[in-house]
Amino acid sequence: MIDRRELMQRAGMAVLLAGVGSSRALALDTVTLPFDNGERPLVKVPQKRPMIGLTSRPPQLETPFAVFNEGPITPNNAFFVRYHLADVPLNIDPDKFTLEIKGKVDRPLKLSLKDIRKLKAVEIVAVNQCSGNSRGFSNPRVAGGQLGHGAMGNARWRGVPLKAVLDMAGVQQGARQVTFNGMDGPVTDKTPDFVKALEVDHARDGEVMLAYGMNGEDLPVLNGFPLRLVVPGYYGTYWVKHLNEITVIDSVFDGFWMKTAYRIPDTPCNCVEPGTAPKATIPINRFTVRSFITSVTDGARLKPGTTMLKGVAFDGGKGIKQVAVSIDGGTSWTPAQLGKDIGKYSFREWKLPVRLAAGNHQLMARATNHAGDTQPMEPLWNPAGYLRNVVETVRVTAA
Ligand SMILES: Nc1nc2c(c(=O)[nH]1)N[C@H]1C(S)=C(S)[C@@H](COP(=O)(O)O)O[C@H]1N2
Ligand SMILES: [Mo]
Repeated sequence: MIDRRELMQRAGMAVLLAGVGSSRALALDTVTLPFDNGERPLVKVPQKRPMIGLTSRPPQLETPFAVFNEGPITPNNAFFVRYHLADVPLNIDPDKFTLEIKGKVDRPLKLSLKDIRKLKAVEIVAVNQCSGNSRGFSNPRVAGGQLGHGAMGNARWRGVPLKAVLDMAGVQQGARQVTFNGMDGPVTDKTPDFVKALEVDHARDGEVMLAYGMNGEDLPVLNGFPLRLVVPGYYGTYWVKHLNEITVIDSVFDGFWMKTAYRIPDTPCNCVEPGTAPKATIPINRFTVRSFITSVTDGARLKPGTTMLKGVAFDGGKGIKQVAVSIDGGTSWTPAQLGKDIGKYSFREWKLPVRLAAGNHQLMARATNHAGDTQPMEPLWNPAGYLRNVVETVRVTAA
């Protein structure tokens, strides 16, 4: 499954990772994200092509946005990386790895990777997006990783339905939630361990997956090797990496990463008046509808005449119904042509030829899903900078 070369690469990973975001030797170049203090090093770590470095401990890497114009699937070597805890397990032996299923179950289990790979495999194409994707654009600014739009990616995940494994263990009456813990941990004991929870019905919906494969390969180490949770349509925070412990509980889990962190305002828009605090909050859940123009970048100079605009759209799982495009700052809109449908949780490509006269233009894309949800023209604000889905503007000059 894993060759010697790869093992050696992994051994070197710990050393190399120490430099992410800081070491001059590793920083190939710098990039500037379009907000204040947006300068970032472009860094190279094992199994990844040059990525935008946000922090080194814990490792956080953002995908350079141009990657999203390459196609609807984000390559493994360009997929973003997000961790909360600095002690990342870089040397997991897949032959010794086990996944434990315990708690309110009739038959507690300890499964090896071989056991899991023997179960009937399923595949699903799904977007993974960090709750804080695009946080750097929040206005007023908010605390947290100042990310551009590159903390998202779309992959074909392969694994087994979580339901299959829960059914093997036999979930008991009265079970309420299922918690997920990975092998990474805090370096000091100040930061609470990263544990997430789903409602038991959600965990058993047949779509939530224990994934060992990504785009036809093993998971990259930094994306959760050898096993991670995939929660289609839900923010990345639930997609626990290096998953080795599943516990069925009869209460609502009250760990830090559910009870305190990753919460959104409990209001109809999940937003509050900019700069204010919400009265009540709920755990973050499904993606809002988003779309991006990927074929031209903000500030680009184009030749006047016809240009093929291209991009991607996605939502929390209703599926994209329409993408409309404006080249006049939102005054008039034209429906784009949608690309192949490769699943309701996937990026959906779109394209539209537009004629740009000489001068300045504000290009926009606005997606609508099958539930009729669409993107707001004005940004919605919350204190953590989550859920951004305002219609983005790409300013170009035709000359
Ligand atoms: N074990 C573990 N899993 C984790 C996290 C973590 O810190 N530790 N972070 C989560 C968050 S917030 C996100 S956005 C996704 C990112 O997945 P990726 O690094 O594969 O892109 O992983 C999730 N799974
Ligand atoms: Mo995240």
